[in-house]
Amino acid sequence: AEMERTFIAIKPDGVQRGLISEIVARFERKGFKLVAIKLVVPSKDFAQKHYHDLKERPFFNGLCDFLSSGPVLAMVWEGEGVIKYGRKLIGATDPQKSEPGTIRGDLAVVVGRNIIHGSDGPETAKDEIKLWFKPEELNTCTINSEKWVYG
Ligand code: DAT
Ligand code: MG
Repeated sequence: AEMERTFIAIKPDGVQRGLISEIVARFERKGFKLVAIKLVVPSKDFAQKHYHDLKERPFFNGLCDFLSSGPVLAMVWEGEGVIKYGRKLIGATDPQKSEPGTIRGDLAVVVGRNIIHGSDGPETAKDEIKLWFKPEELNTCTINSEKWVYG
């Protein structure tokens, strides 16, 4: 299998609303492998680093205030096609446009409180994993169900 890794984070609204298990379950039952997970309160400076691509946007400041307003569940998930398919599980940025069955479609209503982040491509996945996790925080154990997921 062509394994790749993506960075997924449940934002403070998702954590406060008690949606951690609901969201983690969707990645877990699909067959993706959990490689790292931690609950952290990012500083505003850290939030600005995470969202640096959006610094010219009018909502940038509010977005960074929001991300640093409480605990975030930061994760790394691994699997074949996990970057693109993770975005599919998450749904469109604006929950009004997310399909039912997606995380944002099922669990969120407005773009400013869309509960989850997922890397949008291989480069950002690499950068975001490096920003949020130290190499020693990434699990290297073999998961035995992998041979049943991939054959
Ligand atoms: P995504 O999180 O789907 O990758 P993005 O990278 O374009 O979307 O934007 C990052 C976050 O910024 C997004 O999850 C919510 C917020 N955001 C995006 N567009 C917005 C807007 N028009 N108004 C308010 N917040 C917005
Ligand atoms: Mg994005």
